[in-house]
Amino acid sequence: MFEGLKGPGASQAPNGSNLRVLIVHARWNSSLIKPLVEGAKTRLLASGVEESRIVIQSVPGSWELPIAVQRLYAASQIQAASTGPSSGDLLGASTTDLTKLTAESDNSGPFDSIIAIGVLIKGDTVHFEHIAESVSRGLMRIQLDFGVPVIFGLLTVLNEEQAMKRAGLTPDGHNHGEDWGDAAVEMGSKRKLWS
Ligand code: DLZ
Repeated sequence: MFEGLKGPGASQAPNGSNLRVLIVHARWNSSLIKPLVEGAKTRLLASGVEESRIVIQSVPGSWELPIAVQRLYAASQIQAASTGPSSGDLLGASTTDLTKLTAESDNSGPFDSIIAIGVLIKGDTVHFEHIAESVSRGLMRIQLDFGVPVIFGLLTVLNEEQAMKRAGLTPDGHNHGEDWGDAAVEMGSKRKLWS
């Protein structure tokens, strides 16, 4: 059952064919973000998530991840409820927001799982600590408030080399985005079971 010291081991839910997944990523450190997003998306597709049911949105930096995740999830809930006349406004979001934001995607149902991706590289000031702490707490709050898995794709590293390794850009590296994709499928599936 337990394989190796590090990493989640084999996915317990390899079939994502019934899932709808949101990826929100920061644009800061984009050369590192790109492979991480691609790694996550590759694993989603490999697990059977349909491309039309993967929505990818970006924000300027990691600081903006929680608000984007919160608004996009709320909008997807409204979209799902909007088939009847009683659909309302949830926390201020409107169905139009989601239609505009995800025009090319299959809008059926709220997201089953969300991956928030950012790369925070420590600088000379305490700026890094403030962002890392706030974003972590914000993402945790959203997943518990909404009851939707928010996969923690925030790399908090001391330097660019560490980030490159975790983005799979060094010979001894491993793309953590792939693990996040697997975690999104497993948690999205389990959430359905636990509902
Ligand atoms: C300002 C800033 C800095 C210094 N470093 C990073 C970083 O390493 N990674 C990241 O995702 N974003 C960084 N940002 C931008 C902030 O997250 C945010 O976008 C701005 O402060 C605007 O709110």
